[in-house]
Amino acid sequence: MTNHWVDIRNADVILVMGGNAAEAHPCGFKWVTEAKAHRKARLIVVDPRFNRTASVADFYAPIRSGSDIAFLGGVINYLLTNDKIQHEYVKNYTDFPFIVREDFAFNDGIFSGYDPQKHGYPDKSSWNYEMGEDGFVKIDDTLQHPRCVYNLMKQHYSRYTPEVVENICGTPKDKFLKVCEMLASTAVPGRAGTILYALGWTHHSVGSQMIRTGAMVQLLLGNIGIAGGGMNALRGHSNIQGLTDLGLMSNLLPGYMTLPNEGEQNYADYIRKRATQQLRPNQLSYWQHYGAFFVSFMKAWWGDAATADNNWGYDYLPKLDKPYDLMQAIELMHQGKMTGYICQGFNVIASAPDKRKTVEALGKLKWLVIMDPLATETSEFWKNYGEFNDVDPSTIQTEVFRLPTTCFAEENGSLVSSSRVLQWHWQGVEAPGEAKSDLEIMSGLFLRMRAAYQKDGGKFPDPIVKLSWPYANPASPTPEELAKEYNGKALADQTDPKDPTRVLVKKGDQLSGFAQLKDDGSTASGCWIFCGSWTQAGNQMGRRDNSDPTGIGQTLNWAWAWPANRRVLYNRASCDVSGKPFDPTRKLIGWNGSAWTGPDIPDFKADEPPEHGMGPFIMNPEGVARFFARDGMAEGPFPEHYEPFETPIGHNPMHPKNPLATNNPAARVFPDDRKTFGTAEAFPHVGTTYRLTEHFHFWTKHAKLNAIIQPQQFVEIGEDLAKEIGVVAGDKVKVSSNRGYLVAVAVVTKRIKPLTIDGRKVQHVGVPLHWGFKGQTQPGYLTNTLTPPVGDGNSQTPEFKSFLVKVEKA
Ligand SMILES: Nc1nc2c(c(=O)[nH]1)N[C@H]1C(S)=C(S)[C@@H](COP(=O)(O)OP(=O)(O)OC[C@H]3O[C@@H](n4cnc5c(=O)[nH]c(N)nc54)[C@H](O)[C@@H]3O)O[C@H]1N2
Ligand SMILES: Nc1nc2c(c(=O)[nH]1)N[C@H]1C(S)=C(S)[C@@H](COP(=O)(O)OP(=O)(O)OC[C@H]3O[C@@H](n4cnc5c(=O)[nH]c(N)nc54)[C@H](O)[C@@H]3O)O[C@H]1N2
Ligand SMILES: [Mo]
Repeated sequence: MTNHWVDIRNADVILVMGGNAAEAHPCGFKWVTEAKAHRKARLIVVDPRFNRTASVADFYAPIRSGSDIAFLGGVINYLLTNDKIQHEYVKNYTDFPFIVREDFAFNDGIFSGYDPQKHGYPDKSSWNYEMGEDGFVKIDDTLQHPRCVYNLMKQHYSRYTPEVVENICGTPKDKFLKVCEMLASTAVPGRAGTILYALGWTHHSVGSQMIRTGAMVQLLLGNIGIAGGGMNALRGHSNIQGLTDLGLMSNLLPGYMTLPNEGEQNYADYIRKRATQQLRPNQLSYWQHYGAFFVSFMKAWWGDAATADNNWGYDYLPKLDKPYDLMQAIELMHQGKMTGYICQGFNVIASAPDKRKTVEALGKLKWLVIMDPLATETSEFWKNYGEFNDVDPSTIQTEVFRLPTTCFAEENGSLVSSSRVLQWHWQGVEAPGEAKSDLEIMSGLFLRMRAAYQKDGGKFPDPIVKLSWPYANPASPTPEELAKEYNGKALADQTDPKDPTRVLVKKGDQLSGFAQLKDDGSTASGCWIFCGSWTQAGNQMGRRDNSDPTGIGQTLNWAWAWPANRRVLYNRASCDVSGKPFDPTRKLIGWNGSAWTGPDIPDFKADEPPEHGMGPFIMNPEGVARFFARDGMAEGPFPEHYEPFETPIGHNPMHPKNPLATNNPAARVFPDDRKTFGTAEAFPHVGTTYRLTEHFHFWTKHAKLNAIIQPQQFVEIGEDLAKEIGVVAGDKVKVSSNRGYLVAVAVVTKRIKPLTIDGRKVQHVGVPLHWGFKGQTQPGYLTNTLTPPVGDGNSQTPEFKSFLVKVEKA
């Protein structure tokens, strides 16, 4: 979240789109209720289903799954055409006036630099600004230049008229326009709007671009950086925010640093590319400190073995030849190119797309290690469970090891919430039986591996044998020791640059913030954004003072938020150029003549006078927010509508004559998987998968109470479809895709209606994802029997939310 849970109550308009917060985030959803009660906030829900969030909304609009870019592109067009934008904000805080290179182009759905063989854009050089002689980007403050971002964007989205939106999304024009009007009411400085989203946006082959389009709407409205505003990703598992923060993605390092790729053998080049220099005069470009974050991280991992002479151990880091995300891992296993797999807190045959492929892939491994408190479907993927897991164990040689672990209530530790708040928790009970904590198991594996490398050598043992392991009990590091390491400490006395005799941080002391990190090896920090969470004053994550002096939900002494205990990101943008809050009743910070002060920690240099013109988006080298994604995105600088890989209409109405632009031209799809895709002729209905409050994924079905309240697998279909296929509530239906099928009880509902898409009637089928063949509920089919193995081009997240099925009476 750019903002935080409590801050939702400061909103005047709340759009829940691509998520079902009342169902999947029922505790956090109370802040929506508070906003409705105390501010008369209006809640809008845009969803293929009239879901639990919709049932308490002020306005609901239906949408076809997978078509949100068309909808939001239409909103952008509406805001620009009807002049419903926060002028002062976009003029000063976005790239509106920036001039784009002459060779940038967009032709019938494809941007410049495309290579159809590579299924992507290997050359993104034209997606950039035009640079001046002075080394800065050229701008046109009058916004007249035909290639300034404002004009390019206006032209791009002019095609997304209300009629086009209705045709692609199936949202009736009057409902679409009503949503536009409600959102547009927040374009004025005195009103705030927030967007809450989750998997209804991420689980698509164009998921990242859906989110970007939402963010563009928020920027036009001046809703980023203000109280009651923001782009708020309601995250999943209780600590999934911590997972990405700590870099547990195959291409990341802690604190959103990135692993080098195989072309980056040279350390200086690696740093130079990431330590971005300002693109406009007097911008902070905070990533310029990348070297300090990186060297401190390397010191945390390799201690004394990381020296200036060996580039702080740069050679110890793997260099990626490709991303090693989940879909890649399964593909490699499937090709027989992987020997073993450690599955830690992960039920992969239940959660990955195309279960058939996943089971085949696991069956080609030599060994599989399961670390889990429960016996999951994955731990028994090799066992025959009849129709639910129809495998022949005699054909599977994989050796499976099950290591029982503790769970969060059985240990101390911290969880990072969607609000970026790191909150400490304390052990409640002792672990049962032979369970060991994940820390103990991983340490045990590490110590044995290190001993093996110490004994046998091997090609390159240094990264393992030189790893720093400074824990009191090496076989069982404590969560406290790790938390302190993530925060970081001084490895030498840190002195005042103006007065070298003055010691600011003594050698061995905990650091108090990431501004103290150095690139000379004199500081260590395992995760720079967590620096400040466990200082010399103690564990900041354990703080429990919920006082809120100004009454706007800024409880700075409750736990600790990254970065720097700041609660609202980009909060400089809540003030005008002179430093006055746009809305004094919802002040976060303001310039008092000599400093930025207020109920939040300034996301800015605290003493930077407004007249210097430093922009609020300090992580971007241009200092402003980007409508034009000049680098980074896989499929282009402006989001464009592409159809889901399994499209119910077979073509892209935006580009009917260009088959290259039917689906995302830069999506993650392995060549062999294309043959698993089905067509609308054979599978005419749109399937979408989702959660129920009563279960958490695939493991609460092991708990009797949850199994009692939600005992049996079902799917939801609308009354119209039920009539078409001759089914009444309670009948069993068979739902098939080109990859497999499931049989479940039909819930026939008024909450799902057919939509008219490009002249055709399209029916949605809702498939809750919780069932399987282990646990206390009645056995069921894994939902991912149905889903296609295709992912977003940026995040590689699979397209779980839009695929083709056929529903028939069983
Ligand atoms: N009780 C419970 N709570 C949970 C979980 C759980 O298993 N059980 N899981 C947690 C996890 S890990 C996560 S990631 C979150 C997920 O939280 P959510 O994303 O809110 O959960 P979902 O139920 O998967 O789907 C959300 C909604 O997206 C809609 N949708 C589908 N396709 C589209 C589309 O193309 N456009 C739009 N606008 N909407 C679409 C669906 O109809 C559904 O209402 O929930 C977390 N909370
Ligand atoms: N079709 C479809 N597929 C989906 C989704 C969807 O919406 N539709 N959603 C996707 C999403 S967002 C997610 S997050 C995934 C979820 O997929 P998974 O993460 O695979 O699902 P969980 O059942 O939450 O599995 C977590 C496992 O961790 C174990 N566990 C709990 N605590 C601990 C612990 O402290 N240590 C260890 N080692 N194990 C522990 C639990 O017992 C459980 O077996 O599913 C994805 N798959
Ligand atoms: Mo999730």
